[in-house]
Amino acid sequence: MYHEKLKPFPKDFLWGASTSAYQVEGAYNEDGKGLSVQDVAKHPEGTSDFNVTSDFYHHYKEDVKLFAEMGFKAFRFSIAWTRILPNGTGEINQKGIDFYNNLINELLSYNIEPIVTMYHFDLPYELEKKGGWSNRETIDAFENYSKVLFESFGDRVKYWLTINEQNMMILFGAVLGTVGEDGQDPAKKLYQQNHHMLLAQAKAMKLCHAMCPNCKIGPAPNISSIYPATSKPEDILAASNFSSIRNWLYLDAAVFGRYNSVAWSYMEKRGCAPIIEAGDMDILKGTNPDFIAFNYYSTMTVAANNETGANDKSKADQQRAFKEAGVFEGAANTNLEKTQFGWEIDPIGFRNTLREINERYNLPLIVTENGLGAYDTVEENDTINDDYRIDYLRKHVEQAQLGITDGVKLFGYCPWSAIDLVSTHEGCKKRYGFIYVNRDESDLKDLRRIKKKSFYWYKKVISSNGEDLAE
Ligand code: BGP
Repeated sequence: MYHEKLKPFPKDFLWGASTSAYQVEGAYNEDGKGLSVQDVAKHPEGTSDFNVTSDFYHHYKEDVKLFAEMGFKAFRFSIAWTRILPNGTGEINQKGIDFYNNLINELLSYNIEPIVTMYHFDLPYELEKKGGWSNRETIDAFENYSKVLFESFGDRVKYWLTINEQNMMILFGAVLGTVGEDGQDPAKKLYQQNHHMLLAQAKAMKLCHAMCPNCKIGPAPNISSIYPATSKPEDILAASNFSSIRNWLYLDAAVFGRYNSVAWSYMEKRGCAPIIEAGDMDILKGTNPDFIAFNYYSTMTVAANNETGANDKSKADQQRAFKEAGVFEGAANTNLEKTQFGWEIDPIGFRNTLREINERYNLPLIVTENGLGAYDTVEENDTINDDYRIDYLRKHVEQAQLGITDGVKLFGYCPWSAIDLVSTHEGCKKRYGFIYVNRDESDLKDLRRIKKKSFYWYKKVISSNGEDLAE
């Protein structure tokens, strides 16, 4: 749809950016922090571990000052469960509470709204050892953890996100380091874990509303429009299959409190439908999320697949589809350009995705990740000319405004990432930030912060409330 006149971004639009604890904080074993599954994960050869990352734990004041200079209205970050409760349950680590209190207060002193993800891929290792999300006790552990968070920070943190990209943890757990090695394609186990996470999320949302009536809470999956590879009805059906399995399974449960029927029939066919205990469906109902947060990097394209053989996830990651025999198979979209890391770039797909979520759930939306992973080079006089990143972000901001004009209730945009950090599985050479961190995979150098060209660009975007997107 072509609009003669665009609606402006809302006056109090939450312009900001995102990070997650294990990818940016470092200090993985300091001040009483327990180990998470990310701290013990194996890293692909030649990529950094998560021990120091960008050392935000020690640089947060300097970094928040830079965020304020960019004009951030919001900063989305995650709390490391293991800083608060080193063993996942039990004793509270006061130093962990202190760190996040200091961070939140620092943000508020610059009028930056904290947006907190409660759990971003970093399950406490002590819980993992007891079965992790396969163990129903982890549901109670998460509820208890969320209670500690609401008690400690609910007076100042208004926006809460439950679980980051639960759908990616289920579909691509091996890539994200969130699934152990004790079984290849353990679908039965994964969808049982998924069920437990849905229950944990529902309990946390209800608790939030009961404990902090002024707070708002919502889920934070990764959502993408799914395209059929051709207009063949079989491909269109395959796209619908994958959309239910990848997207709507998670949001239907979070918003409507029920399982998506196509996703359920897929799980039955695969023999991996979860065991639902008495009372579980009542827990899922009536959570009333206040908004939907979602991460968007690109769309995905799929074709029909009528084989009965094995699935192939070998080339898959968050944005690269795979083959599910008899359900769908990933296809390349030749209309789209790709990033240096092989992810397709689809700004129009962003508008489509916004519209799809809006039409299906009719809730306020906030984008909590969107961005370009690239190799950046420091040039003369400490300059980083990341025009490619500006180009990616500009096109997505344009589409966000078109989405708003289409009627989407978008109230914030927090691209990935505020500052360089370590990618989930491709090391720190894959950079996303507006601020460069001077280190490489093995050499921590001086961890100096350098403003990239995109830093100045985003500052202008924010100060003009999205009107000035020029370089
Ligand atoms: C999302 C995760 C982030 C982040 C991002 C970029 O799936 O929520 O934690 O890592 O993707 O992905 P990558 O680091 O693989 O480039």
